[in-house]
Amino acid sequence: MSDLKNLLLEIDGYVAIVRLHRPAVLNALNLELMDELVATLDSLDRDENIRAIVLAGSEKAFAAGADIKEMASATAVDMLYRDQFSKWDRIRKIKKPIIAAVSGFALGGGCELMMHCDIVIASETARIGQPEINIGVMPGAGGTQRLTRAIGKVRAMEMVLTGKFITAQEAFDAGLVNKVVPVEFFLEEAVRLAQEIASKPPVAVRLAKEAVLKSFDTTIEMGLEFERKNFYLLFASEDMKEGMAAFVEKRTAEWKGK
Ligand code: DAK
Repeated sequence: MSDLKNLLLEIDGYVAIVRLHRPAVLNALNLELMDELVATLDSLDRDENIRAIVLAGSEKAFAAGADIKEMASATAVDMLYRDQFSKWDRIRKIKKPIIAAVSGFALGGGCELMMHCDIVIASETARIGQPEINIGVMPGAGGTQRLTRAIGKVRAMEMVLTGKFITAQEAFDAGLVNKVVPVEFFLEEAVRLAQEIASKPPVAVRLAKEAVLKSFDTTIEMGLEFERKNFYLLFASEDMKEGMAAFVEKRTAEWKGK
């Protein structure tokens, strides 16, 4: 991961901070950036020393969408062979919690990338939208599905059909972001939250994330079954024994991630 061209990577204890870095084009998501992002997230997901990931852009832009200049001359067959969807699917399958730190523009693929994350901290300057309609296409990385589930049909429909941006406060009111903070704190707050989650028992965090995500593609009955299995599974972890013993003995638990 040392030769990243479009990302900045920093490790802070158990937290990895991945920053999209194509400042000249507002972090437009070209193929090279997406390759680096997927490889980096995959590698962090396998790294035992990392327990949570923060995904950020700059103050000016989280990401202004897929790189329009790169897509402009593509044919349907080019898009088919690029098979970008498989890359986005890999992001969807990352097991560790990902906290998005969003400031400035989060548009199109940028908004979709934000919605791939588990928790979103937004700066007051965030502007979020699915403006693909203005360039003759439509959301392609889950925007019509995730946005609708997050904020409801009528609001998603308005955003997708008009391409208009919403403010951080509107996104908060609609349930699309967790918290809005002054711009100077957006990254700090996301890292603070990531550190907090990283201080929890990793196996429980992993299975809990998995169970929450399961609710998106299953019935309530199947979801409850799935939750129950994960709950039982945690009784096989050393951390569960440690957590309950520490509670009873009135001491701080020490997590092994086992
Ligand atoms: N792509 C390429 N370059 C971009 C860009 C983008 N999405 N957004 C901005 N830039 C570039 C601009 O061209 C400009 O470059 P230069 O002209 O200086 O060379 C530079 O960034 C600064 O932008 P502006 O000069 O336009 O800055 P402003 O502050 O005036 O305006 C803006 C900021 C964000 C409102 C504006 O740049 C803008 O409207 N950008 C485009 C936003 C947009 O339409 N985004 C949606 C793109 S379509 C897929 C998965 C996902 C997708 C597709 C497929 N698969 C899995 C197959 C997603 C599609 C999209 O996201």
